Amino acid sequence: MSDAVKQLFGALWDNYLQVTPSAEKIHQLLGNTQASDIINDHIALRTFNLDKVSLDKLAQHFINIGYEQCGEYHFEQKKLYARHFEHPDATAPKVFISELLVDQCSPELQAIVQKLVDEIDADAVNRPEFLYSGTHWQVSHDTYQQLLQESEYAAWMAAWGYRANHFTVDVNALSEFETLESVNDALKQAGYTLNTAGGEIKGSPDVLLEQSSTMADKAEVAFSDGTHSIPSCFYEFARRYQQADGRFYTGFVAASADKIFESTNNG
Ligand code: OOG
Ligand code: NI
Repeated sequence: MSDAVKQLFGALWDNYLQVTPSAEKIHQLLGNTQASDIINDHIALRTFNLDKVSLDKLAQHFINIGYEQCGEYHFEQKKLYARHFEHPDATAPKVFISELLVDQCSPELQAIVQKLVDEIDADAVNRPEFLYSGTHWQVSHDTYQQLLQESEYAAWMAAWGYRANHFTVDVNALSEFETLESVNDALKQAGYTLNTAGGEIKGSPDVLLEQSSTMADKAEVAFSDGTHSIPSCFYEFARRYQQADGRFYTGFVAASADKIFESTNNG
């Protein structure tokens, strides 16, 4: 991996750990004593489809360090659009970026989101640090709850802003585990709650990708009207299968991703 790629993912990882304490413990659980055993399959970022902060704006930072645009995905019910990006150096994690289609949401949600995004300095978006800069605004817990009624994704963004919402262990690269079932069993035995939306394992060898994830950790957010503990970020686990040409599938599966989004739900 180039220094630029390493540096960016290092900063994203440090920022993610601040609100996802279980991630380091899960590393130890799966990687034994060698942290280097853990290879990340991908990370994911969220945003709004407003020009100032669109998927394209976030993606530009990855394009700048050699990433290329690959698949696109539609989530009609959640009003989301996503794309994934790959680096020619296959050891660099893939990147999954989604955006909320704000124009399809209620006028109330649109007004709230527009106000949050108005607070962002347009120049800040052009700096790679923006990708792990958190929130740029004040939001009340009432507003958070109002957003939650309509879009869990919008509420999560209002509370957490710009950061990796998950890292993903590349299960193929683990030395002590072969199947996703065995990873899930180890996680459950250690007391972690898995996301069961659509089943503990999303996908199958038929679609060349199996995924599971923890339910997000909880962390405190200083809302303008007080501090509350709410779902923060989660850890995902992915096992990939070979295509007919012998290469491992590198894309995502929309039906599975749709359920992975729910890892930041309350409960
Ligand atoms: C992204 C959910 C989708 C995957 O691997 O399919 C995803 C998110 O929660 O922002 O990560
Ligand atoms: Ni993911």
